[in-house]
Amino acid sequence: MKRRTFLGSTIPPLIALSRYSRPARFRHARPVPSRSQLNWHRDELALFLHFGVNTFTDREWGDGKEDPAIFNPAGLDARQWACTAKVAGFKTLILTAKHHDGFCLWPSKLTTHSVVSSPWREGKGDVVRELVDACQAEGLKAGLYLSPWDRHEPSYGDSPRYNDHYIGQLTELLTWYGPIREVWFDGANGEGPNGKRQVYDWERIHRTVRQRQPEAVMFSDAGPDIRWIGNERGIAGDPNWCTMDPAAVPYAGADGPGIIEALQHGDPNGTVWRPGEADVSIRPGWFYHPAEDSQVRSTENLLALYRSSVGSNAGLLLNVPPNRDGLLSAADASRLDEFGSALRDLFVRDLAAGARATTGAGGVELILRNPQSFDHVVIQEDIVQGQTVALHSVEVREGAGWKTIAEGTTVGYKRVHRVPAVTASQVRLVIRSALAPPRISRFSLYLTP
Ligand code: FUL
Repeated sequence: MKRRTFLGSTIPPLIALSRYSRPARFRHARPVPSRSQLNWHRDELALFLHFGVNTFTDREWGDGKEDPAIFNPAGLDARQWACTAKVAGFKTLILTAKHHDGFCLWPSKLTTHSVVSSPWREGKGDVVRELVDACQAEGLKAGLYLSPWDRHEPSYGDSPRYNDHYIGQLTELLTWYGPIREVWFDGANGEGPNGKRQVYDWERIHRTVRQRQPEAVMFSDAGPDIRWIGNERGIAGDPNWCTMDPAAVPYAGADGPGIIEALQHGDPNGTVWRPGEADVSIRPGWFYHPAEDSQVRSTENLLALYRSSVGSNAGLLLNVPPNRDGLLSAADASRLDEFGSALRDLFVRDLAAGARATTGAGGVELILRNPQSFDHVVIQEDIVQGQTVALHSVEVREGAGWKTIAEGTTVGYKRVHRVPAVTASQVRLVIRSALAPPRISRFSLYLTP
């Protein structure tokens, strides 16, 4: 046992005991995050912006026959998106540069089905440029979603021809606008004209991103850097491992038995680091619909989303769709603002700061300076070293014994437990099972104001 004063965020590595020892052939073999993945973990929150012709047709999936003349977001102000996101604590903005309808929000040279053919800014506008500039001005990262499924492009379904077209569009996006930090793909793969099936060239897509934007993380069901969490409700699995068996989800859009479970939970024995991202909308739909103005999630609901995503070792990609003026609607913007303040107020003071911490192979024990009341417990592993905790509990001293107030499986980058408010002067984290000596970097206590 080691004793030391604990300042809330520095806990010495737990001492290895034989029960964590792994066979020699596994030692040092556990996957760890890349630098870009590590930064992605630490960012925690990204804003998703579904915007395009659907915003004007009131649809979720356009059919590709939309007249570009309908696209005219006269008041578009990407600075409003970026400022709102920043104040609420979001670090990245990801825009639908092209959704399934094929309408491009940038002046692609490979099609006229784009902003160029719209009345917006007299055909000289470029939403991607405005997004990137706004992110840069606010110190945020820009990300782009380029739907492989394209219901407008005539070459779609003629696989080699469309693949060239798609790589061409991707290359425009990755070379014209400076750093792009997340490239978001989905596996939607509808039929092409005459019922032809398009076979996407994922290997070439991934290679293109790596070459053009080596710092970017790529998201899809099948990663390769960030995996889909398996639902659009913002709920990570329990357990949720950052490691995965890449064969479990071989390509984006793969479906079949076991796939959703693999996405939800990852795999403790997985050979790649591929953490989950939970994409979820602040409204029922992904695109803006006036009829949903009264159905914006409450702050309480957003806090619950934070716990079930970031607080369950996943990233949160919250969709807030710009409206027909090209702005985040007032209700959505003020909800984001409230969410950001609520998070800040909740996590402003670590009640474990200054506690005396004893660490051992079995966990961390805190002796607080004074009895403290708390209702949130935050635990983090030092994931630079990989993810190891498989089962844990949080306990408070009660008389001569200990009372369990929270139990869970994995921790990973972050685990947030909300517990019924409790007052205690001794609190401990018990690691019941781990794959290797765990390195707990944070064990903090908070009280909802
Ligand atoms: C899915 C799409 O089909 C939805 O329209 C939406 O964009 C969602 C985030 O991804 O694959």
